[in-house]
Amino acid sequence: MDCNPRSLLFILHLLMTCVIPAFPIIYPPNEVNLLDSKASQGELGWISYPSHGWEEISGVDEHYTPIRTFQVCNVMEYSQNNWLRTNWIPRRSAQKIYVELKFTLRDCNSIPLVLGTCKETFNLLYLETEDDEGSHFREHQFLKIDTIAADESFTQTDLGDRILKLNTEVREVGPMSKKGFYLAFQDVGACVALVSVRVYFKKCPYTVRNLASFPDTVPMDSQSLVEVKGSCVNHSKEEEPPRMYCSTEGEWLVPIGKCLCNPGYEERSSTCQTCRAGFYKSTLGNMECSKCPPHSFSHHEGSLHCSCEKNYFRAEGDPASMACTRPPSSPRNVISSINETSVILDWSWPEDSGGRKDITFTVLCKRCRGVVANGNNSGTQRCEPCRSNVRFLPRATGLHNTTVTVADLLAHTNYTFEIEAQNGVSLSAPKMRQYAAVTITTNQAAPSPVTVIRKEKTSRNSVSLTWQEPERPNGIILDYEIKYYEKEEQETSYTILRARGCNVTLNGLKPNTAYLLQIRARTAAGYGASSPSFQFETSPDSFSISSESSQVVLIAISSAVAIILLTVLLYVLIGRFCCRSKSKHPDEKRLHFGNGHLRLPGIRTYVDPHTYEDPSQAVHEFAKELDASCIAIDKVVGAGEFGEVCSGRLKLPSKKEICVAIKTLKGGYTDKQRRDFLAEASIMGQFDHPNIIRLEGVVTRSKPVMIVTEYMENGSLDSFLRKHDAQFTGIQLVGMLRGIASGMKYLSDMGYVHRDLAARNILVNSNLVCKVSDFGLSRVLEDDPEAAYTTRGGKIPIRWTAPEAIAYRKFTSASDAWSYGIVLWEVMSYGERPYWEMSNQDVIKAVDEGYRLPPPMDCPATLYQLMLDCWQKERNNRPKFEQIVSILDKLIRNPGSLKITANTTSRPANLLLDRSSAEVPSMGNMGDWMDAMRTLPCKEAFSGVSYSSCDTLAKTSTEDLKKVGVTVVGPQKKIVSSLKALDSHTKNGPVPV
Ligand code: ACK
Repeated sequence: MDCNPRSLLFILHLLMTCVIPAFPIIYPPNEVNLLDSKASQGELGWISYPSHGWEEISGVDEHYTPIRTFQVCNVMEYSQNNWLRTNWIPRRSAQKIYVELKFTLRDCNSIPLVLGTCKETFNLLYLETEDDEGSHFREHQFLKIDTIAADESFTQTDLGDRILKLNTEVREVGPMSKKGFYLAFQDVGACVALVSVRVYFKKCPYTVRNLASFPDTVPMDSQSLVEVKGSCVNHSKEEEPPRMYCSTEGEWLVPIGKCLCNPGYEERSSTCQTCRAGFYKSTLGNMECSKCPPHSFSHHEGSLHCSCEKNYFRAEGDPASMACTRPPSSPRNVISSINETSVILDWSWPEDSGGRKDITFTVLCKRCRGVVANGNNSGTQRCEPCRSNVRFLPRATGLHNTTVTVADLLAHTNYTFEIEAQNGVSLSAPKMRQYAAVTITTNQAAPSPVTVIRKEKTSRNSVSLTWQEPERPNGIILDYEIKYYEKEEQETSYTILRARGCNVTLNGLKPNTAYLLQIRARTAAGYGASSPSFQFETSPDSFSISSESSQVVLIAISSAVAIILLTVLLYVLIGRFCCRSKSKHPDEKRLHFGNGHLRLPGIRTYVDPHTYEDPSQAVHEFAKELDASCIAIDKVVGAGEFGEVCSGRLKLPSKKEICVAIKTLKGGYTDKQRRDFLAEASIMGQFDHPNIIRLEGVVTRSKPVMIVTEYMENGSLDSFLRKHDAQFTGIQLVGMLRGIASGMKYLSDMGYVHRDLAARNILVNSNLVCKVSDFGLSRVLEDDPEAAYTTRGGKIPIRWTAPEAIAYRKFTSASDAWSYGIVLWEVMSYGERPYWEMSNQDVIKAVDEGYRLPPPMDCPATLYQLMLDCWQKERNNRPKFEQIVSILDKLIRNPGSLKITANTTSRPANLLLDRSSAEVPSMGNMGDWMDAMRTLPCKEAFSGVSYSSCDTLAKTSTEDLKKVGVTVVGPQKKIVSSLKALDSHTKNGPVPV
């Protein structure tokens, strides 16, 4: 092969078509070309020196794109020095330059006859200049970069052909400092074709890492890295400043810090893109947008959170990922249990929690005052928030459990409690809030204790005290009871006073003595608990004598006092001895007091108005004179012994109008009648007890003469019970009986014997409180037994009266206890007449023979036992009223005991009486009992029933009686109850005691 330029061209063409890759070269992104000979379509305009050295030749590449190449092949001649210089190349920011050469170089061996002159290398040189120097070429100024040799000039193919191999060599130049430079190729006698020259520098290319963009960065020439700060992409924020290092090789190293997509944007392809509709992203971060949670939506792109659907809400602390929720439904199944003035409310969890777990309960207390009738039996209640001192246990709001106790309510008051279940969104939806309401009426309750007592003034013999009304009066305070005693005597003897207001002056105290005092308030519900003991001391005796000269006086006074004391002592001892010898009943133990009347130690005593010479003096001592103009009579409610009984109103100046009962003395009365009529007021006026009818006052200075008492809405007990036959619970009946017993205890403590205790003389108010009334027959007990015989009494109520009172007029509290037993029987049989239609004579005889009334139908065994105890023949064996009250209290506390009825059970164990001491005649047979009792008006009809034994007879029902012709309800009841009594007695022992 020859070496002329044409043959070289051929070679070059071959090279182009066979060796150069078929696709355009894509340079690495971190390389920035400063010169690329292949990119030039026209002449490159490089300088060749001498002119017959390097030759610029046009060719085409594999795509037939024209390219420019240079070649030289003066291998035949010696001393070749052919230069090819590029155009001026601006350096730009590069410090280090890379020169990539693609060339072919002929192996000298492949060229015949060139040995000795042929070279296989050429030199690469450069020259830095500040400016383009045009065609000015200074060979000696160039600095050599390297001698370039072909690594493989020719390669043997399998077929034995020799093909030209394209060499690629890359050389680094730098650091450069001038604005530009030239490259030069020095040929010293080689056959070389310079196919392409590319000059480039390296950079770290623009990139986005961790959502921070880093710009194109040209590395330093030295070994050190360039620190580059990144900038957060759109819609993102720096979490930690993003940084990276650009290496000299144009590579990014060590990314530090990062950016996070803003709320409403998520990372997609290294950018922050808006969340799509139906999605949201509420926080900064590179997490994806989330789907809207249940009951929420987002209609727009880029939502930070989803909005709640209608009627659904989000509470303040709710995370955006939480479903929207709603207020819970109302609590269910509210149950209230009332205990006096407190109530326990219980309820069930609401059916719908609203989708939340943070449910709490709030209880709202309203006090509702009555119902305003609006014509058709319905009405509206006027309610107001409860007083702030109502206590909620554990609290009224934020309850986690489904129960609360509400205490310190007012007695006898209507309350409505609204119980609301609340959750975190209840406040957001006031209209959706629901509550369950329960309305209750509190029971009667005694006042709370007086807690604050103050001593105002003390002297030798007296002290003035004031106190504060109890915190919870639970009603109108009628008065206060002040009980005091000498500290040293330890309550063995005490004095009781009553005061209407909150102050009292205690007189007649011993000087220089310590006293203890307790106060308790009283309302219609009775006495409250006593205050804690309050101690006070009277002032010392100021009568102090110090000098020796006064010793004589002191001795004289001491002697005088001693004599007086001795006399008093003797007097008292004699008095006591006399009392003991006269008195048999423990109630009759008294000390002389004041007016010559008697009293138990520490207890006020009843004063018989008949002991007053002038009875009108008694009435004015114990009863308030009312002005008739303050009284308005409404209607007549009954007839009394001396005239009509009316209902009306009493309006005293600066007091509230109250309902009253007015007993009038009919015209044409005698003096004695007037005295007897007013005697009742004189007696009543001395009493002050919730179970004794209260006297408001009398009208004696104008006509008609009137006795005004509190009004008892339900009238007398016997007719009230008959009207409400079988309508009360056992506890209600026992409650009424307890009231009567309590009133009777008070009377017996006062030394008053009623003598006519019967259901007809008990009055009932609207709260079912029973009060003892009718003090017309009563007489004070006389210590002299003779006095009992001579007492005038008019008609004696045989059925209610104890045998000894009938027989020899021994009226005592024990005979009142007998009457109480009859009242007990009346109450338990709902107003049945004791001994039914038996004549008084038959009753006296039967009772004398030991027979007793049988238990009323369904009468609790304990109550029947109490009746029998009251009907003990020996009066000292009868229970005292104090014991009766305590038995009834026990029953009230343990209502289960009322379930055992007298008809089915044996006699209970906790008896007051020792049975062995009772006379217990045997029952005999059925006919005997009926004969003895002679109670059954339908005995004949009854005799038609075949009763072979008490057992079968006892099973007789009212239905059976109807069959034999006893159709009237009263006798039916009597017979059935008598038969049951008989049955119980045959099994447990006989009735008569
Ligand atoms: O059963 P009653 O309605 O109740 O009939 C008698 C009647 O007068 C004759 O005693 C009634 N009564 C007596 N005192 C009062 C009173 N304080 N309040 C209401 N009714 C009374 C009694």
